[in-house]
Amino acid sequence: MQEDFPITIATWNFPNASKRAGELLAAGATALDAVEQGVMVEEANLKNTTVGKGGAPDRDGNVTLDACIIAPDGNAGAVVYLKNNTHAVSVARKVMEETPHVMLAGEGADQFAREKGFEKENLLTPSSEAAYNEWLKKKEYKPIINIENHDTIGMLCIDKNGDLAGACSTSGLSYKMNGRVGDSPIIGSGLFLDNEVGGAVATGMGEAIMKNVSSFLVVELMRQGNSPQEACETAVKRIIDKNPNYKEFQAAIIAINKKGEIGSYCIQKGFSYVKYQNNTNTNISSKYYM
Ligand code: SD4
Repeated sequence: MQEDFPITIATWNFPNASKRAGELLAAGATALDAVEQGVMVEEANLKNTTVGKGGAPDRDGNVTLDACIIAPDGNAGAVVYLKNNTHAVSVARKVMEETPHVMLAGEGADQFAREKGFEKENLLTPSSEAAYNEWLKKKEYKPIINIENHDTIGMLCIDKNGDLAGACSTSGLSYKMNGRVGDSPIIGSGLFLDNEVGGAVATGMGEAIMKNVSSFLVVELMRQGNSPQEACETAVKRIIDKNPNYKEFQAAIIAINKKGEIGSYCIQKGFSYVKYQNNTNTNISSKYYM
């Protein structure tokens, strides 16, 4: 069945982000503008310790952000290890639109952001610094993921014209190794879409998601005729099959097809996603394996 457009879906329960995107879409914004603006809400949310400013630092105290964005025409941009700007998604969009490249990393991403007029910011907030100092007492390197409902934001928007765009933004695993990059900015892993088919975005243990190129897999399964739900289940089960330790981490994927049908699946109980449609936000618990 064809759903009413526009539709926004996003990982976890980020109602302000989905509302912002949904309201822009209702006013006629493109999916690309809506997805960027929606994700920016969470990047600026200081209480979210896994996205943007206020994100947890790595184990050496650096806050480093990863993000990507994909436009309906398949164009894509990404930044990894971005250190001095809250809105990684906007820098990723500039990479997409104003360079011949897809991804910029570290110092190069930083230099590019300055050149494009993004002012240098300090992403470590007093409370994330305090939490880091607490962590330093034990320095336990044990990335526990998705235990609480504050996490990576991945968003997919279908606009009034039926066009699809997506974005994903994160500070990655808390107290990760310096230099570690997860799935979120990797086209095909953390996010993928094909405007003829649909889109998918992932959250959870980036290493497992990257090794299985999970978002690309979901879109290709939908291309072959699977529903978004079937596609998400197959992709998460692939991760489970390849990881004997799957009980120790979370991986979750949400997907939408061109009709606006939605699916989601994850390993462990506790993951939800938010949908904004017809002026209403709904938080929906995902089906899960365990
Ligand atoms: C990462 N996938 O960096 C991200 C983290 C995440 O829920 O999604 N956490 O591995």
